[in-house]
Amino acid sequence: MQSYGSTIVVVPRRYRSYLEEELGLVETVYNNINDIIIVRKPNRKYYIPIPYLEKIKTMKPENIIIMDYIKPRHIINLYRELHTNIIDRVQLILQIFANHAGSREAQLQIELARIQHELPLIREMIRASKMHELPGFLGSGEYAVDKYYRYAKKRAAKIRRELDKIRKIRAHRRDKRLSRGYPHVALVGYTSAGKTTLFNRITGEAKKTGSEPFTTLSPKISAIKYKEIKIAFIDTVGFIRDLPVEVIEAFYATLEEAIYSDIIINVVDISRGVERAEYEILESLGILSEIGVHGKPVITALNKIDLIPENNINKIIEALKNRIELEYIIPISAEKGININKLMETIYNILNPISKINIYNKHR
Ligand SMILES: Nc1nc2c(ncn2[C@@H]2O[C@H](COP(=O)(O)OP(=O)(O)OP(=O)(O)O)[C@@H](O)[C@H]2O)c(=O)[nH]1
Ligand SMILES: [Mg+2]
Repeated sequence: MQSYGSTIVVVPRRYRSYLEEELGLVETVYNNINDIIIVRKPNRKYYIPIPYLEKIKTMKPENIIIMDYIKPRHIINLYRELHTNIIDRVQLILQIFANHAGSREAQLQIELARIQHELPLIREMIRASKMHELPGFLGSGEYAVDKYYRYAKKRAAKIRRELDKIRKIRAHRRDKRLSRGYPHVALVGYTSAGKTTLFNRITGEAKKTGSEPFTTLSPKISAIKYKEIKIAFIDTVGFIRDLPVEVIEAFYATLEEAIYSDIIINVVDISRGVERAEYEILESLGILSEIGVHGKPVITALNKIDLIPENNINKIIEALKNRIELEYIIPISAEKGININKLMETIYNILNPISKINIYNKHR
């Protein structure tokens, strides 16, 4: 965990019921939250309503995190009043991504998303400094900002080219895998649902897991043999509520692997209640259909049942079944290894006819 000094978090009212989740995102980067402000009606000029703004001035925080989409002019106006770091929800999410990015691809995607998010702000800065509204904003004169703007655009184009190359290589590897004929199972779901824990449990890998959001930032693949079938498992990047558009593009690319898989396992943390699980299941299915996954078998793995009293598990599953229609539901504990065999058998039974076609047609 990192600390960047005193921090005030500003949350729009619509996130009030998810306050804990939103603060969880903030706390992965800023662990020194001094105050939380809930905004009912954003101010047109500053986003933050004037009475709060006056209060913040006396507190002199080092960071103000605004968990909403804010306009470049809000950032500029706030900076002029407060002279402190103003970070919006997108920037925060990109910071979390950056802190976790291991692969070259993930790093490039984040840099690209950052540039795309910054460009409108830089344009607004250029406009404001040309109107002499912003002498020496962030210590840079008009010329420096102009120069940075041109650099950023060039850099973005270069990153796009490099990402294209990386994706082609991955697509090539994927084609090879597919032509060898073994089936693929993709693990998808919300961040911290336990996808990597399940992936490790099934494949014997030791990939990093953790309670903070976005522990996994690029797809991981590992194949095992189950009975006579070789099966490749793919661990993917987790979803979060209201994933910003700037991040979606980068994020969807890593989900490409799911499009080409034979089965999807939607991993859901069931320990936080039926309502939340339902929301996350539906959101995940929505994202999958947006990226073009249609008509594939989806296994819903209700994870972390070790955290639920045993006599409650069936009740919870029934409640969930009454709310949504799901093809395969399997309660599991990835961490404690509960019901993993059942999950594997289900995968096997779905794959068996598919793998037979692949194996017998391609190799005999
Ligand atoms: N009690 C309990 N905890 C679990 C279980 N599975 C995972 N966890 C914990 O949940 C947290 C998140 O697990 P991960 O496997 O990293 O989750 P993920 O879905 O890969 O998360 P991202 O990579 O961030 O999308 C970790 O602290 C795990 O130890 C489980 O079955 N029971
Ligand atoms: Mg993970």
